[in-house]
Amino acid sequence: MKTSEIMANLERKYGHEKEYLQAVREVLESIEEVYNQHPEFEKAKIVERLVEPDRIFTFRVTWIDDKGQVQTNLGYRVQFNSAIGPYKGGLRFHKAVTPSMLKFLGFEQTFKNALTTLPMGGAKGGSDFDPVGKSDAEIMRFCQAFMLELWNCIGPEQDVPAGDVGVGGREIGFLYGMYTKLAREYNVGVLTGKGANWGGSILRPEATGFGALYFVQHVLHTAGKDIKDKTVAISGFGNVAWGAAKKAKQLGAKVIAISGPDGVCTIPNGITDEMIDYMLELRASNNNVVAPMATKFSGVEFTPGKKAWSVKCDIALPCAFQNELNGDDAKELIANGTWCCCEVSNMGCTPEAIHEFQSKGILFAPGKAVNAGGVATSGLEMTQNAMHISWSGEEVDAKLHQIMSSIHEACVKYGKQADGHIDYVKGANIAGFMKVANAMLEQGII
Ligand code: 2IT
Repeated sequence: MKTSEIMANLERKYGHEKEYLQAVREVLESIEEVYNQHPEFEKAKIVERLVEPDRIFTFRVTWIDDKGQVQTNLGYRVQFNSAIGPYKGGLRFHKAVTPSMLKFLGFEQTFKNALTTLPMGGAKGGSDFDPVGKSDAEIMRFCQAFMLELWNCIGPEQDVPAGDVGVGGREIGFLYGMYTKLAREYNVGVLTGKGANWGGSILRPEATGFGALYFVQHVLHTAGKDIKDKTVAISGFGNVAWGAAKKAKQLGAKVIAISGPDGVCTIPNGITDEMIDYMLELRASNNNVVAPMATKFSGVEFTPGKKAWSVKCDIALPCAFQNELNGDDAKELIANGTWCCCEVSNMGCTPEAIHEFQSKGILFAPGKAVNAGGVATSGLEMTQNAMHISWSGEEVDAKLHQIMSSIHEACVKYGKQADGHIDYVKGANIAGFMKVANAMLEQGII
């Protein structure tokens, strides 16, 4: 396998799908050497098969807004790979959603899910529906219309969607309500991220952020460092950023910046519990702005148009969107003394930023390892649903700890370089790939 040849072929076919090509290139560059040590992979054309999703559903979603106007959006589900388990992955509602975005996310999800140690294949879905400025009633009507088409493509042993950007507990509730009505059965195993009193995991809202910080702790310990008293800059104020801020504070770090599309809030004395709780209100307001944090709390200063990466910090945690931290941001961070960056968002850093970090010896770990605690906890939710039991928060947290530790171990196993340093990008990609590729090999040419 030659990355350049496969990429040239994909670029011919999908030249406009930049994010998808970016995600594939990173994985192929990581695995090329290992792949070529396994002639059986080449013979079964594993890579050529793995880069194409199994199937993509595209559907029209028509709904009526609060003014009585008819609105039409597009809905998608990309079922990427089911070699190691049923399709599993989130739904993203965001105005910029395209098939390319969902293909990159489904591709990443396949490797991430393989890393979790749990049996889940990869998928992603969503819509170009823009939740910004929408009322709860509009969100409900959109979710219902979306499920009207999706319900036939999903099931506990088939495909299990969850939340992602723009889809949280509220949306999962509306989606499930419509699902159960259409399917005429109470089948909670069909979605994860449900409410804790109707089949959801009590720790799912926190899980992505908590898992990310457990991973950061492993990265730091392995490098002989400690998170206590370190300053942390976070982008975003959704579920993921919220969980990350909460756990960072619990572990003794100081969260000194939170950003949104409108700018950055700096908090020189560190985020408080009240501010962390307020992040949930910001998310639920559907306004997609972080500025109100500075109006509500003293000790918070808002700077419009700036990213979290302009703030001097030890550790940078992108928690919002893909490619939200670029090469120039990386340079600015490094110039300000940042020595660790862990992606919590999927593909949060551009290839230029990753290159910048790695070439300057900055500790860097990719989203598919760092944020895998979210989907891992979804996997635990699926297990609870299948067994008709529910675990306590402590039980789930202990399992999450164990899983993040296993993921870190896998990254070290496959990413340790001759000079002893750990390339987490390589480690995560090779570990995820080996599991999926071997399963595909054993299941024949399909
Ligand atoms: O990117 C992700 O891993 C998610 N959005 C969560 C997926 C899941 O199925 O919980």
